[in-house]
Amino acid sequence: MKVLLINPPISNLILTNLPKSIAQEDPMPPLGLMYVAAYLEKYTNHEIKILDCLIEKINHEQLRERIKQEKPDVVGITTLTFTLIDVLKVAKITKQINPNIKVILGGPHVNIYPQETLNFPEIDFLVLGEGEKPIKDLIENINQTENLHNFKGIAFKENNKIINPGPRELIQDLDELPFPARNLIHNKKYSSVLSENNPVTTMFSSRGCPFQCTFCNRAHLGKTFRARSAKNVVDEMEKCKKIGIGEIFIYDDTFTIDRQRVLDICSEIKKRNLKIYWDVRSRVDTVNEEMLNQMKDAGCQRIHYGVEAGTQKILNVLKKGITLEQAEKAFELTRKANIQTLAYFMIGSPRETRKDIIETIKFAKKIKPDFVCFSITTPYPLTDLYSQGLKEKILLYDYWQKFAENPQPDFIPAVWEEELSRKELFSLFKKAYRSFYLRPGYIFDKILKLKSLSELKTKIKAGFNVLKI
Ligand code: B12
Ligand code: SF4
Repeated sequence: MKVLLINPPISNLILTNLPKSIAQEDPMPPLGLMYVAAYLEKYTNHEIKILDCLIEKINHEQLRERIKQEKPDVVGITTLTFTLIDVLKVAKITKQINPNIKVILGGPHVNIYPQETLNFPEIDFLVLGEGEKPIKDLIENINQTENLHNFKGIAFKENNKIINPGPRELIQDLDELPFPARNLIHNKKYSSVLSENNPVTTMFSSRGCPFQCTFCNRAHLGKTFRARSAKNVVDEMEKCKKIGIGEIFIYDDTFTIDRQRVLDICSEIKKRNLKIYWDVRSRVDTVNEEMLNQMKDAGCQRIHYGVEAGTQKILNVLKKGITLEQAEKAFELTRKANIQTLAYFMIGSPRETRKDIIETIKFAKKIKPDFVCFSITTPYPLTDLYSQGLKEKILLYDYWQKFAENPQPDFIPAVWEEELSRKELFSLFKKAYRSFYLRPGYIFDKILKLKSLSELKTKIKAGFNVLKI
């Protein structure tokens, strides 16, 4: 059987209240599809291909031709709520080419709205939760749906009824998974403005996040932290190095939860004398000086921290579980370790006044990150923030569910208009970006740190993006 896994073209991305110049990030390898593909390659004899339409710059009509050429028996598509319209378009094109091609969806969205998704006539199956094991069972039984009743993690339609047994148990030993199928993508094409060591790739060294931030939903990978061993992580890094990758973006929700594991990864990298650059996402309450120094020595270039707010009041409202002092300390220590920092902040959270937002902008400058990313607080589906908004009538109706049932391209997600209007929030948002990036001190510091002409060009482009906000 021929299985074609597709990262869809994006012409109808629902923007999360970020301006286009900021929201359109460099495409990164579709890790979810690569994990699924690797598992199928290892445990079945089917022919597996990945088509990343974002990096290949393939639009829907070009994709139609590619699907005709490839003649797959099965098409699998990764689905975010924000990419739903494009996903459904790909499913429709597939069925127009040949209604016998089976269409399978996986990814965050299908876990939130399984029923709504299966109601679309073009969708045959959903893979829920972690996709590796269920996809194998599904592909092997795809023409005998009666057998599928035996497996959790696979939802489908039968005689106009939806069969949804829920996701499978989370994979406890992540070391047992084969590495993502980098053999099926064009690794050299992926690059990032953040990196001076392109091409880049992405990696997950752990799955699941145990924290309770009200704005965040992680239903698809669970809330239990599960980590790969240091040896297994560094084996994958070594493989990346061998195929010419310059930097690895480790996309774990919080890389630094288990300090000993971080230290073990760093010493394993050094023991093997592996010269590889990498960056991570972390929380300010999980790092310390020793860890940061070890990380720097082992090639860590950058840490992305979710700070979210510059007032303790809002951090508490968001149940972020950190203090302003911890944030200040983490940025100071990270700077001292000579690792770049990127701070994420949200503007317009519940109870947040204009005065609080001005405090957040001041705090962003005070902790001196190399980069900041402000966004306007947007309640995502199935988050506590979204339920709170509906309960408090800040959000007027369950608009995400309506979107999941009948997605329309002109859909604009609501913002939290409790203290300030949408217009006021956007104006403060603009102020935040400009007052951070267009400070003479900041610009001068960045000029001093420039290492090459290409870096200068990248920084000028980034500067223009800020001006466009
Ligand atoms: C890395 C990342 C990005 C990166 C890179 C994306 C990429 N190509 O990897 C960047 C920064 C570009 C990005 C952008 C955006 N992202 Co993002 N991103 C993530 C993040 C942190 C990790 C994704 C990942 O690699 N996971 C690891 C793999 C192993 O997990 P997975 O993808 O879920 O796949 C597994 C299963 O879901 C399933 N599966 C997935 N797809 C398929 C397909 C098939 C056929 C099958 C069988 C199974 C299957 O099997 C996989 C293996 O177990 C997640 C949060 C998270 N922890 O997952 C958010 C997340 C996916 N992003 C999110 C959002 C909102 C966005 C943006 C819309 C934000 C924006 N800019 O406005 C954009 C949209 C970009 C786009 N065009 O798709 C949301 C989606 C929420 C939702 N309800 O859909 C998430 C969940 C974060 C959150 N806020 O909760 N993102
Ligand atoms: S925002 Fe980060 S720390 Fe908070 S729950 Fe989500 S992944 Fe975990």
